[in-house]
Amino acid sequence: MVSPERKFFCVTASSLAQEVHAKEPPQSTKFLPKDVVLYQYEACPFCNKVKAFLDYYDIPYKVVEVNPISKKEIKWSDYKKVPILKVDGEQMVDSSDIIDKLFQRIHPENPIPDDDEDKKWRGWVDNHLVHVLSPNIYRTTSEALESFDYITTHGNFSFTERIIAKYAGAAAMYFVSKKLKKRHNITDERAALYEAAETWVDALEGREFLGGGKPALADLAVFGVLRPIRYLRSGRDMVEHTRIGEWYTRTESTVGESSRIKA
Ligand SMILES: N[C@@H](CCC(=O)N[C@@H](CS)C(=O)NCC(=O)O)C(=O)O
Repeated sequence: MVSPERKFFCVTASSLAQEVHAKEPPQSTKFLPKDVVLYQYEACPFCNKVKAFLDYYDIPYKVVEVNPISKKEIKWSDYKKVPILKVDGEQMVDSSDIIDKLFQRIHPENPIPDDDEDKKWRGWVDNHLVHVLSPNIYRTTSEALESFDYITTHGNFSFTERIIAKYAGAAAMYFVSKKLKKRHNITDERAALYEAAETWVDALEGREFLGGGKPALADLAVFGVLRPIRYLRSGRDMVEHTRIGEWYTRTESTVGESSRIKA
């Protein structure tokens, strides 16, 4: 949640961090797109994963917030999910594929190896971590309401949709999240979230980032998907009850301020 507290934190922490953790050089000379547009939902973990990458690499981008009910902003596309990234008119879909493509354009000399540690943990984010999030943010009726308050205030909803979505959405997702729990074999959702956070810290093996002194793509992926829940009850609990906080803060400050172009 973008609370004033967080905004304040981001500004101070990111300016401090620049001295400690250098970011990638702003933009590669080989990849200088003129027009990058991200079609997204503000609270979507996959969209936040792409944003963490764009922010870290200082690639300026515009955001089109998609209305999740009508989806009229992406009617032009055959792909019916978000994120969709348009790079100088070229459509890219699926967060991990988008990141692979952009990475390859930034580092054409460095193909992404097939079986390395980074790839393994990026897979863990897509196949495990994201599935732990929904049962947590809709765990109780009050958490479901808190989440929908965040989603509806930051998303693209009409006035009526906002009111209806907040209450109907929260109620529906409370029940859907119980089904998701079963589907992904989760019995205690908070325990699963804490375990995932601890698993990630163990994977770091004492390094600042999985990438060593600078974030690997997996660091950006874990950070990106956790960002929308960080200031919700579940994210606050996770930071309080696990060792992930230090890494999260370090990554948040290293990713730095958003390179989003405000319309
Ligand atoms: N594998 C895709 C998953 C994308 C995805 O499931 N996006 C959700 C939003 S979080 C979506 O658009 N769902 C369809 C809908 O809202 O109707 C990715 O990594 O980008």
